[in-house]
Amino acid sequence: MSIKSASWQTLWTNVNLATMTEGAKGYGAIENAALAITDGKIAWLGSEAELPSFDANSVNVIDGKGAWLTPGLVDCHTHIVYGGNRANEFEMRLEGKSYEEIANAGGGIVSTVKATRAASKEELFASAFKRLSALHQQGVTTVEIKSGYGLDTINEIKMLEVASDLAKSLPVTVQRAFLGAHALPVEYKGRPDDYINLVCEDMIPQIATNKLADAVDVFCEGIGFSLAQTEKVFAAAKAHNLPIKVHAEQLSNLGGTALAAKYQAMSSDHIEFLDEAGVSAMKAADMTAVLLPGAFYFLRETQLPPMDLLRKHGVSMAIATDANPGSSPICSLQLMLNMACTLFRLTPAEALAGVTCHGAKALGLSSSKGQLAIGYDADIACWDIQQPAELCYQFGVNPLQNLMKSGEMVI
Ligand code: DI6
Ligand code: FE
Repeated sequence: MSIKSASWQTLWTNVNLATMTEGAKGYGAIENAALAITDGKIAWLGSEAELPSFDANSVNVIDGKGAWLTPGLVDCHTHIVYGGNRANEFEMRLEGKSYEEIANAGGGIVSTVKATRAASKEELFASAFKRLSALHQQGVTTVEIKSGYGLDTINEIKMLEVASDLAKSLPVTVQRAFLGAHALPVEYKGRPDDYINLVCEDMIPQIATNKLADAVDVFCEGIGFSLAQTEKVFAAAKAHNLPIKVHAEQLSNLGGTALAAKYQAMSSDHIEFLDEAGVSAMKAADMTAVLLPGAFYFLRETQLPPMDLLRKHGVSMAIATDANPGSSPICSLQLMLNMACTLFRLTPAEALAGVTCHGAKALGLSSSKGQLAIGYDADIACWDIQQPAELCYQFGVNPLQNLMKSGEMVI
């Protein structure tokens, strides 16, 4: 025992653990626990009563004073790099216009494209840095950032480069998703297939060669791209060994999720209109369902995602902010925990799994992130709470006490 503990660098004592290990019951809780770290990874965890002997002179011991530790939170779906904002459209919606009407009248995603193309990399970085900092201050240690407001090769690459720069400036792991097939740029009006060819034949090859993205995403929807167009993008991504994911069944049921399952997608996101056939296709392909209560709330949707079917088929449910200027201008994963429970009726344990182990799974990171387990990255949030359900229950007082990234205390 003492040989093993000799290499520990940091040891949390006097803590409670919500391990969030996949398949564990509830929170996978271990009360009155300790957790040791070596080389940025979790080296030991368990009941403090079973702590092996260790050399107190060579280990940095942190007294957690009864706090709860969870895995650092994972926000597996955001669009935080963009120019401008759409507060004007928010006003229009309150005066009676729908999201789709605004999009069809040249507003919506396309108006953010204009502002994003006009912005310099420095400007995009500065505004996204504020959003990422807000997420980080609430316990996020891994985030996915999508492109999709450039819609031409230069500007899509500009967005992905800003996402890469963000990863260097804050202690947050950034996964980049290429979402060139997000909306039709105005210069391709009436020629969506030509734009899809540009995505497949110019953007994806360049992005893959220069390792600018970790996955490829498509908005498969009436106001986005058709099934046939979506399939072309999936095929191009696969040909370049890029994993895929999809925005599907958000406003209607086009079958994008089942198509994505055929291509072994990591996740299908939104899915308010998904039917049972789609849910069972997800299960068969071991896909994660990414539920986005912020967009549901902000667009005042009424169609709930099929939670009972997802539970019945045992599909993992992740929760994310979808932070973006149009449908979810919200940079708080803590608020999403609350909304996942109040709006989607998830239990607090399901919601917390959604921003830890299942969020990591949605990004293909389930063997290194989102769980407190031996060998996992020591990305750890320390919360001033009495019980894990508090993370979902109270909103507006940030209970984050400390945040560790790869074993280093960063907050
Ligand atoms: N679905 C969404 O909720 C966001 N993108 C997408 O495909 C909305 C993006 C926006 O309105 O700017
Ligand atoms: Fe989205």
